Amino acid sequence: MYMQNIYEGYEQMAKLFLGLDSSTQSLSALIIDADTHAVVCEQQVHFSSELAHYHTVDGVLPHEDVTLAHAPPLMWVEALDCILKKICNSGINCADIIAIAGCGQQHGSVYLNESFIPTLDALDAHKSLYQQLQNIFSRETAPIWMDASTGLQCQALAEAVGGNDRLCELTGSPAIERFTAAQIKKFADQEPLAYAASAHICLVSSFMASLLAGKHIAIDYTDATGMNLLDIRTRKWHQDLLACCGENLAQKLLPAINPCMQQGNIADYFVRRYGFAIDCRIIPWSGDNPSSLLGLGLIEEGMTAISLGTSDTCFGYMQQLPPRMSPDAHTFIAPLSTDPTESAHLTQSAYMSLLCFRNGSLAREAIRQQWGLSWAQWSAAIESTPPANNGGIMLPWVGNETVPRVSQAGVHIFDCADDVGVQCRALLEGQMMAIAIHAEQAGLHPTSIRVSGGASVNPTIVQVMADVFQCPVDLCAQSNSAALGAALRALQAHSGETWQAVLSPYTQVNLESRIHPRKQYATVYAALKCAYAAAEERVLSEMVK
Ligand code: ADP
Ligand code: XUL
Repeated sequence: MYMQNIYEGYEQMAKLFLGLDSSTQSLSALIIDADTHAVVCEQQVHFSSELAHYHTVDGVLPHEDVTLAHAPPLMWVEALDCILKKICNSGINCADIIAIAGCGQQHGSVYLNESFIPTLDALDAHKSLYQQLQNIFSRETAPIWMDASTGLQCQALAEAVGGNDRLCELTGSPAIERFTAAQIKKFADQEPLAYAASAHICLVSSFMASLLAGKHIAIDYTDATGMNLLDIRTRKWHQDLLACCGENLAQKLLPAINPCMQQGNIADYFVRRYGFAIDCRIIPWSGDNPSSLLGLGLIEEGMTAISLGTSDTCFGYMQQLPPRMSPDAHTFIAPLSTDPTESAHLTQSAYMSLLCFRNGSLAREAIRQQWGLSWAQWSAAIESTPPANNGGIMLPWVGNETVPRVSQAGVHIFDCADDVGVQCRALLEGQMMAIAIHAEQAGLHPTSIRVSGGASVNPTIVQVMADVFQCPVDLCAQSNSAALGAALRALQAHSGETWQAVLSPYTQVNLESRIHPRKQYATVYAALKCAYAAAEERVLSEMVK
């Protein structure tokens, strides 16, 4: 699908901005029209079904070692070919797209040899990208965020800076297996020749941005804070951590960049092949969670998102770094700067905190099945018991937990009758209290919550959330918040408007469906939260013994 001369003399009709989201299972595209504030196109390429020849299961290569989670980066390249074709086929005129931003699954890393840039320079618009980029990789597979194989490397990284508390203070997170520093170190230690042949190391985000720009685009601050490598205050790579990972790492990475710093025009290849305007701007890609922060409109202190998916995730905006970084949370730089000069950015800083609770729907499903209930029966059983459960408590660690870190799974029950309603309520309330307690320790003080994910369709769950947090909860209408956030970043970088002005037409909530906290339960839940925190502390300290 070679396009000739399409932009010459063409008068731009619509003002479109494209956001892409390269996630674990799919690549999504979302286009907004800045005049009408409408989402005019949404497309998706699902990896395991549409690109089945890469043999992934839901975007991940199966492996007998279950701690390993890698994906083929060429699959992401081919997904870009496919999604741009889908956008053209949907009737969108690519010449109307003014700017493109994107986001990627966090932490995953792509290793490129020195042919990367010459190959980009020589792209032939008659051929697809994936056909031409087969030989650019110095490592055929990319470790992604689900990888947990780097325990040894995590220890070494913590030791390199004087312990995990110090690493957390410096980078925003303690040493985490899926974070990129440990992944790079493992590669450099185990495959030194291939590491040496890696002229460039990208994240998923910066790799995809580089393809569109036709040159090596550096990692942005938001995704760089998911690596255990960036000093979160100075925004520079930390020398001791670089040295711990591998030789010459700084040259392979380039300095991290401000996410609002435009990276020039789209590569000529896309102009010729798809009819993009020659001056379509490329904006750095960010991490998917920082992008969702914008797509959900969370740009004020207290605005928090909770996603009730397979795991439960809670994240929110923070104006400043907390006085002490919580080891349970990940503190990322938020993509909220509007001034591309670095010194201005340091004074305009904004952050986000993210907590990931592994036992989310997994635990809710387990107790529902244990009692042989449908979701409707599970909810009815909970409704038959009083809020705060007469003081009954359950620590809901059906499987190993990440927040707090629990490596010996086990459900701990205090003062709960052996009754279906009491037990189901105890688990749900335990989960909500754990989120509330640990979010607060991480510096999040929710005043409103936007809830998403499969379990958010359940009104009983959402009401318990509103009552425990004592704040209103809104259901997210936008399921594609990461791609929307990216499109909004593209729009902001072009318009230069305030975030408030850019986001508000796209991120309004429907107040009619808002779930309000029931004030009469504030006191009992405050007391239960204290009791829960004490029980958690007691059980954790007994585990250490
Ligand atoms: P992910 O994107 O993490 O794979 P989803 O956001 O799609 O997960 O959520 C899937 C989960 O939603 C399922 O595991 C299921 O337990 C939960 N779920 C679906 N319907 C309900 C319901 N009515 N009540 C509570 N949980 C539900
Ligand atoms: C965050 C994390 C995941 C990925 C998923 O730390 O690992 O949310 O970003 O795409």
